[in-house]
Amino acid sequence: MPDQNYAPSPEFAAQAVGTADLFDQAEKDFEGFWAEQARTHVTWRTDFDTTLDWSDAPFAKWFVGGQLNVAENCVDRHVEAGNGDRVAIHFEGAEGDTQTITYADLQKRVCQAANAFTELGVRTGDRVAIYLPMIPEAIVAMLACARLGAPHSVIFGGFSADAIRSRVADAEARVVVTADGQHRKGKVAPLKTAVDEAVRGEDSPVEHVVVVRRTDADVEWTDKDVWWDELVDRQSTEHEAQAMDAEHPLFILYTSGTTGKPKGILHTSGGYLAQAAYTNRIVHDLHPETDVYWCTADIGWVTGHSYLVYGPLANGATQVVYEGTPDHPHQGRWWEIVEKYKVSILYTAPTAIRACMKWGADIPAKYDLSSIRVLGSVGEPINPEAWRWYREHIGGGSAPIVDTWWQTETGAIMISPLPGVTTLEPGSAQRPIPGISAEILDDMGEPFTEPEKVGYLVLTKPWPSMLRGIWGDDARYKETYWSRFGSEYYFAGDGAKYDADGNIWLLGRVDDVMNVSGHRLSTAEIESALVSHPTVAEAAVVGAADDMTGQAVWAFVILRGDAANDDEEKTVADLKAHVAGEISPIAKPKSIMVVSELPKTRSGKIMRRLLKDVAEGREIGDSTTLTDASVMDFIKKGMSKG
Ligand code: 6R9
Repeated sequence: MPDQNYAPSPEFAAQAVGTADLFDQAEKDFEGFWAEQARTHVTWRTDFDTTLDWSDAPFAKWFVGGQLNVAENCVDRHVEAGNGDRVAIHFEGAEGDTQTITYADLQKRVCQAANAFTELGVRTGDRVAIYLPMIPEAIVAMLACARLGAPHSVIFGGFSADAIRSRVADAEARVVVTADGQHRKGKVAPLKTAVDEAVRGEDSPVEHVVVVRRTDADVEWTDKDVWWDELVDRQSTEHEAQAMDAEHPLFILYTSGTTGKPKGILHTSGGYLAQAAYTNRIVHDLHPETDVYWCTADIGWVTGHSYLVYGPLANGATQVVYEGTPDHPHQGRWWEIVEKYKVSILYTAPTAIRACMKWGADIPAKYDLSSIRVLGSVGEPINPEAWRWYREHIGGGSAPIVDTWWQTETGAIMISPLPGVTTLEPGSAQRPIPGISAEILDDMGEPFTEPEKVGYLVLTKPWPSMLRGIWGDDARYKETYWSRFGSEYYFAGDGAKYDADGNIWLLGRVDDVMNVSGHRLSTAEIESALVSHPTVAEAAVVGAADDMTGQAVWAFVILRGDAANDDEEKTVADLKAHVAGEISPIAKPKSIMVVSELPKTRSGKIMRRLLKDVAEGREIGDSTTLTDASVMDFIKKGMSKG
């Protein structure tokens, strides 16, 4: 059944939040449509007077004149509306510990944290870095920052000291929030040690490190450190929130670029919150009074920001937050959680679905998953095989799957089916949602609609949750996103095509950014980590198609003369560990080949395309622009040998 598609059931369509007429409304009156979404999903202290100011394009201003407090929207207003007793978070700890946090509880905890940060000297506009596991304090810290108008920069808990240092320096963060360790598959892994290393020295902008007690591991203590509980628990549970301008910065989130230096993607308050809440309602079909929602993303990634913190909390949803991994203590852990909390909306990544497929359908079959009514996918294309498995074995053969395309830069979902409207086509993210306009361009920058032709995905109109820039680098913002096809088009960096029905299929990154298990990694960053090892002379990295992780990191290295005679196996193992330490375990190459030369063009650019052919086991493509075509023969011989 390769071409089977799936129309929504009449019962589902009848209750769905997102309806077909939204497309017409947005088409007829673009600004009026977004103004209405912003007034429906956000409570404004002061209403806005201008929906969109695009006069300084590509620097957008949305909902100009409007004032709001994002944390108040995510917490206080639900309490004021009489929903203080509603569960905001069912927390499921990695070690089986649990917490039930209502909106009233959350309000108190956020107020205490806001008072605590104020005591440390954090003022509106100051940056706070958050380097925490998936525990309630992470969400509380983010909301406390939002409450104060102090932009947060969440750094994924798997990143190294170097990654923390460069991000903290770029954002000039005054405070870092971390924990004494993190639970990882039954063991305690260090966390604070990386922060200690990152904030050491006179030149660090960090004045205070707030440490959550999570594991009781022994940690070294410095005079910047203060325990979270000693600081926060004694604070008042009341805090008066100030209103911020719609365009007040809400957070910076770093993501890989084509050069080694990560980009600090800047998001602001009103437009971001409006689109995060709106999309969470219509795409996930969220009914906050009755649904139990679960997004499995880590808060270190944008999905955790928009669909674990801001979207669902702005909507007053009840959600599950899980600290652990899907396979600990057993491979049915996720399904046990779905059964326990009667999860009705599950939002996860294709890589996780493929792992569950590998473990076998008999595992989810042991649990009652009948509460599930909507499934979501994000982070990379979901192959039709995984799509069908997901619907069949997790969705009871009937749950709609929303394959949602978006980016750190877009802030919220852009291309996706609407579950009560769209006839689903497995493997395709399908159409821009109401209010969003996309096109596919050819090499010359001309839009086309013919099926199966491959081009570049662009967005043709500004949108409320769009990035407002790259922190401290306006030129790079313009150059990266608004120059490839002229200033009229936002260039997403993804290849795409239409099918005969006009559905959009995303085909992966066209630049040198890889997507491993839904995490973006830049080839340049990994190459520079490899080259930073004393044995490596030169390195080339490619993302090769991989059944489990979407793409996998393949590295080709030339060793330095004096290292070339060393034990190759040991060198390769050392290099893998080195990359894991320098960047993150996610960036660790799956394969490292020691080669004597790399394929290069006359202008000296490494032809990664050819290495990708090798890694993916294909015939080598056109190598006529190589300085020395025999190089590829040597590399191929090396492959068959290994
Ligand atoms: C939300 C997120 C963005 C890149 C994006 C694209 C890929 C995300 C996808 C998808 C195909 C989907 N991507 N969702 N590709 N289908 N449904 O993942 O943000 O980490 O910034 O990555 O991920 O290549 O450009 P981010």
